Amino acid sequence: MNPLLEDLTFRNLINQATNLDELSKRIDEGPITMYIGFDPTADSLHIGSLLPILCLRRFQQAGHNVIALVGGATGLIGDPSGRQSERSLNTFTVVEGWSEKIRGQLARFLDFDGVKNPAKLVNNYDWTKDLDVIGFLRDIGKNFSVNYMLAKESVNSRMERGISFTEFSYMILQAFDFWNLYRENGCLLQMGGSDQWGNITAGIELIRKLGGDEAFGLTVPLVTKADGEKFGKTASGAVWLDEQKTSPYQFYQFWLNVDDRDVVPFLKYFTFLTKSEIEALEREVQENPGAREAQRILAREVTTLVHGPDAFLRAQQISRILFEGNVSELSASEISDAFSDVPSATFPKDSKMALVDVLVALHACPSKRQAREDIQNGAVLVNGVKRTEPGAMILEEDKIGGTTTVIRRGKKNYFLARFE
Ligand code: 383
Repeated sequence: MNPLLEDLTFRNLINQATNLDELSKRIDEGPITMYIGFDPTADSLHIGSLLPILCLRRFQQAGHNVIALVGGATGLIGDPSGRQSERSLNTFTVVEGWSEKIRGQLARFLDFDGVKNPAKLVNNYDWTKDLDVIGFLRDIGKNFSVNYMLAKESVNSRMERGISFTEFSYMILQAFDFWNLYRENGCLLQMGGSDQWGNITAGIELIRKLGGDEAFGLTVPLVTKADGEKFGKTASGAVWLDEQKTSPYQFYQFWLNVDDRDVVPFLKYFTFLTKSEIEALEREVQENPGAREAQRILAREVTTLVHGPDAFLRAQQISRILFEGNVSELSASEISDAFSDVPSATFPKDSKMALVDVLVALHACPSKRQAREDIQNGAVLVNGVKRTEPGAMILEEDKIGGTTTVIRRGKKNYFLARFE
């Protein structure tokens, strides 16, 4: 098999494929053009899209021509694939705004400057907006039998609950994209997640019916976790690629906390480490389970890919500072970020508070008496420093950035006092 497909196979990235042997031959013959589409259904992509995005990059690095498609048109319709109920429509303005954001995010992963195979970013709104209903139904619609469309999982699974004609038609639009990119750019291959199989094969069908050559489809698997929970969701919600929605620190921590059973599959999926580097880490996980060396490398690689080397270094540094307890080395916003999940309470900006009262207000201690006892026992730390005087006050210099004090009770119970 061709080295690129062999690498994808090693990484378990091939879920379903139409004609892998023939595709392998085409790839051997020279650069091909392939594409993956992303719909603007939110103002950011999340890590669910990372696997396909990195596939674009893998193909580009192997010398192929890649096209990232933003679904400015399809985002106005709503893909029924993998969804149990009808989506609500978003306005043109909203979808347009989201398209721009997603375009910017996709661009970070691709190389547009190379002379050999610069990446392309396209928006399907450009070739869909001028379609007229009569032309569309006659020229495109005539190539799809309703029977064929009903048999697709995305439609079939909605027969009970219902599906609008709008969402029912979605696959035709995606198929039309593939045909367009085939015709205009010689695009031979569409990839996507396993939920996209039906839409991808609809496109291959359309290209064939309209007299084109054989086109190909390849899907990557749905990412699963050993504990059976959904991949990419944390207690505080989805893991986004936008640093305003999920900070680089939280992103880094997400990968650092991956289960030992998942870390090797994820190194294969989400990094560009070589087979031998990954196999070495696999031995490391077996010999030193719990040491988390593989997780550290995974977190380093993915955070650097998504947020860049500086953001990775800072995320790593914040983690180290927190581990060592030297919170005063962080800025107020880094503290809010790192402690976004801990209990907090807000006090008036210039208030002079006794530590016991702060402990009670934070519900760190059930009573003042208990708070005093905990302080005397050395169980209370203010910004990482023990306070043992029962009458201790929160001083101006304890307010990091003038606003934030980190309180710890016992080994790892953290609280934030904010002065605003
Ligand atoms: C639109 C027009 C095309 C080709 C594809 C599309 C988008 C596609 C879709 N994809 C998902 C999305 O955008 O809805 N119909 O949220 C997700 N993708 C990728 C991958 C995935 C899929 O963006 O499995 C996860 O990320 O394919 O759910 O001409």
